[in-house]
Amino acid sequence: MKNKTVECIFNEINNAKKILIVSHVNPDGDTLGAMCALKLFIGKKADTLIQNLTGAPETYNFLPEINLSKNLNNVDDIYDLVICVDIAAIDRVVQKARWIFDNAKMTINIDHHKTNNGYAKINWIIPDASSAGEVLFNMLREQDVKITKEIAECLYVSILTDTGGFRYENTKPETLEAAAQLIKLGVDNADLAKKCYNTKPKNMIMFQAAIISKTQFMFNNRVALAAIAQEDLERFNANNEFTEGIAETLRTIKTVEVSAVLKESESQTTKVSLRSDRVDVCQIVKKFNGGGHIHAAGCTIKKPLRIAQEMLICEIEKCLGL
Ligand SMILES: [Mn+2]
Repeated sequence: MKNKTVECIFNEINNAKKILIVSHVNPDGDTLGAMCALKLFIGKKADTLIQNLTGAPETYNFLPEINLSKNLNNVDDIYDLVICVDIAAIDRVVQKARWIFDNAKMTINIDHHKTNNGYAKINWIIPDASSAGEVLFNMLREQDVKITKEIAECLYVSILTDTGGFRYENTKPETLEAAAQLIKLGVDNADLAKKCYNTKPKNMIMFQAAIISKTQFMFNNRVALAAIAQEDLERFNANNEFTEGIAETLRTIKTVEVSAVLKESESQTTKVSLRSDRVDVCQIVKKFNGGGHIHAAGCTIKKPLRIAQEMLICEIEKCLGL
């Protein structure tokens, strides 16, 4: 049986003349994969938006049609329909995109974050799904949409990256079934894994080595905290992607229960990314209006790096029951 909300979403897509598909800030494989899959399905009348000034992150440059994406400099003003993919909260949409969202006749929110509060006019949130890509895959299948090889590749990248290569516990039987279906549709899984994981710039690894080497370990090595200052970013000519994976690397240390990466951004604000295998880090970032998943969450603290760090350590300490 077809779900009414899903049917409603496809009706809106059919009826709209001009559609904008929005991925979240600091885009990852899931948001970009889902965005490109949806673009391939909708076609010409859809624009895709990456919410930065410089376009697609290098790692995901291979995704079909990603290079047609608009950025905040060249996106149009008015769209009938705005679709957010993998966007847990409306504050993951920056000012200009928010204006477009607020002024659209219709808005749709396709996501899998438990913390998603349903900020759009139509919301389709499946908290048990591994990724926005898995949610979208099931929507397309339910509506008997022909999933081309290119669409399948995008959806596979979503699922692969959001499950950490099928290692996280969000990898359910349904997730693997979806991945299997996508491989049957022609996806070269080994090739996509290589493209997602083994194409890092040399400078990124050198930058990460420098940051990891000055990690602070606290509470008997139960907490690892890496703080990235503006000068670190400048020294390695780092872009946004360079910090990706540091928190995961620190989490692989046997004693570490919570790993934290703090990044100083220009305007006296600090971006925080938390990882844990054992602790609900989403509870920690909620104190700072953040969001995410139990084992991977993030927030922005409007304080300078050192102060943000103290505030965060305090919350982590409480969470660990210390
Ligand atoms: Mn996701």
